[in-house]
Amino acid sequence: VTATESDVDSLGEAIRAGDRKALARGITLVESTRARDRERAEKLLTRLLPFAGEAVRVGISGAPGAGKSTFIEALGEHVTRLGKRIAVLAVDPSSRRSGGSILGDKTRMTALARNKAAFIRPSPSGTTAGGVARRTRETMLLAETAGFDIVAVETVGVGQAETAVADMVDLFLLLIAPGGGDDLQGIKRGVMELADVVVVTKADGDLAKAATRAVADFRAALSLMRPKFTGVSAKIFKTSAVTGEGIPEIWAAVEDLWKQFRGNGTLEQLRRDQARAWFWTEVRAVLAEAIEEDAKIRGKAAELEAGVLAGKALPDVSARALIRAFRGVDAKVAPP
Ligand SMILES: Nc1nc2c(ncn2[C@@H]2O[C@H](COP(=O)(O)OP(=O)(O)OP(=O)(O)O)[C@@H](O)[C@H]2O)c(=O)[nH]1
Ligand SMILES: [Mg+2]
Repeated sequence: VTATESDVDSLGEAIRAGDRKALARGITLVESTRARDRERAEKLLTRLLPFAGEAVRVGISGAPGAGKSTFIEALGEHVTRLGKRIAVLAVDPSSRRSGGSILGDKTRMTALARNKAAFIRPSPSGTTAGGVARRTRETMLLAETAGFDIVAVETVGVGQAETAVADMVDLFLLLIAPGGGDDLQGIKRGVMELADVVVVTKADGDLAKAATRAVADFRAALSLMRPKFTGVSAKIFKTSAVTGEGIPEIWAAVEDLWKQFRGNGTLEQLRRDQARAWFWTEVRAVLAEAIEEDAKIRGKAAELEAGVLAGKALPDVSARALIRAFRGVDAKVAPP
């Protein structure tokens, strides 16, 4: 593949025209770790950046098996019936799981996968917080410029994954399966606080009663929490993929909240804050990479690290020494 300007140009044009194959190729390019691909990816993203921003960005998180994929499939079917286009990015942090859950997601979203108004893409796990790929934001950006009205990111709630996803979406949906320990006690307060909408899943059959109880419990807990945005406390719903209950109401609530946020400047402020955080995250990541890539500095880093491990030097002091060396302030490692 050649790294020509026109190559990236035509890919960008095709993505903007809504060409799904081009979008898939763009995402592959963005996810590539090869330096040459990265250069092209950055050109592509820079070109497309001005055309992003119109989509409703939603994060959908919850414990393994909470019903995220099933819910997204039902939501996707609903919104596409309303004439909207939805892109689903499934971040998979646990390739450990037998059979691979990406395959599972793909088969679980069978109807949506065949839906022309939907686009499903598994996102490989990254090395960053909770497995949320560093490039997920960029993938979202590509999907937006391809004309998707809704970009949904599914992620398994493990550790910091929720925070990472909440930092890249407009609205964060927390899914909870009733019973089975995935109850109020099992959910960390910090995660609850991220939620704009709490969805109790599997409200059918044997679990119907437990779901109703979970809604009451969570409603009580949420009423005691400080609203994420002034005056707006999290909404709570129950849903069932079997009966279809709740899906239209949940979508209506998401859309209402989004319109409200866009109307009163909350969305603009949120996205500005996210862009700032993204920038500084990248500053740290790029700096760490630059240190990694520089053989001389890597040696210095290993030396300093050894001192820290031996209990002879403070991490803070050693970190400063490393940065001084990196900047060429330290004569011993300064470039000739
Ligand atoms: N009865 C019932 N079962 C459900 C419902 N939603 C999901 N399930 C079942 O719960 C299991 C897990 O559903 P998924 O949608 O794959 O859950 P997930 O959160 O995406 O799972 P991971 O991505 O593996 O973390 C599957 O066996 C589903 O059939 C529901 O509304 N009612
Ligand atoms: Mg899933």
